[in-house]
Amino acid sequence: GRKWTYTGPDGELYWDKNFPYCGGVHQSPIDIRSDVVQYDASLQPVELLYYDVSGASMLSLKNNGHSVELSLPSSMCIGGLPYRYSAAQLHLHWGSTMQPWGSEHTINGKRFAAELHIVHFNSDKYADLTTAADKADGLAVLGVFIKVGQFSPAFNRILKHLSSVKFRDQVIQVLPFDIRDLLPEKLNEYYRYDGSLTTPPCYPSVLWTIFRQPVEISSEQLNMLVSKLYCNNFQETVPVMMVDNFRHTKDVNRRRVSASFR
Ligand code: BO1
Ligand code: ZN
Repeated sequence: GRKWTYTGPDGELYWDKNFPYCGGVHQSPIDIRSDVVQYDASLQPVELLYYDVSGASMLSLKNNGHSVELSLPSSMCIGGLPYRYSAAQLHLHWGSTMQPWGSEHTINGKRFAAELHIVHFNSDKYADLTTAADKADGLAVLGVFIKVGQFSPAFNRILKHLSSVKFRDQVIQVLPFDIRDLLPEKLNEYYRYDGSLTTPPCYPSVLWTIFRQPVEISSEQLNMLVSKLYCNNFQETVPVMMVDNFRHTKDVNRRRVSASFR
């Protein structure tokens, strides 16, 4: 793949030059406007199946140059959607300050400090994430807003390892844990819409579920995210901090944005 960044000549304004889908009309993220969303009584609570992977083998935590990504076993899946979707990885988007600045989706223009994405592929139809990624019904991502508050022991299972994956392509093995502990309590209150990968190649293949309730991490934990990682590899001389790795919101256009709650 060609190189892309969040700022500068390869930044998001120019992604569509090399990745034409990034210029599409059903892109993500979006600003979710509570006065425009439509209540849909048919939306079921999201079922988290086999999300407790604490008995499974070690998980790979990788700096991929754009985010920090935790690999997930495909036994882990979600129900309550039109297909069964198996997990592939989770990762985060964040800002450069301790302010509410770093989430990709916004609610009525309000941005949160960070956002968790748990990426799943349609395992009823496709064998893996790569095969599913460019198919219209290929992916389902769960999005969770993160704000500053209480210390989170669950997020610390990831954050405590950031110093070991400071540079691009570094990978370490981490102990598996119960991924449900990263999610909010209310799994029955969410927004749903059709969108895309928020990074190149921006395939319009994602059924998005954005939980209404944010989760909390402490300011010390957010500071770890904002200060410990680099986008480049350790041999490059000018270090580029991994901050503000979020895409700005895209127009909703003719899409319906539904809510599972009134
Ligand atoms: S996100 O959740 O919309 N931010 C998102 C963005 C990109 C990907 C997954 C979720 N996945 C990418 C992989 C690439 C792969 C590409 C197409 O999908 O990170 O490694 O090449 O398959
Ligand atoms: Zn993401």
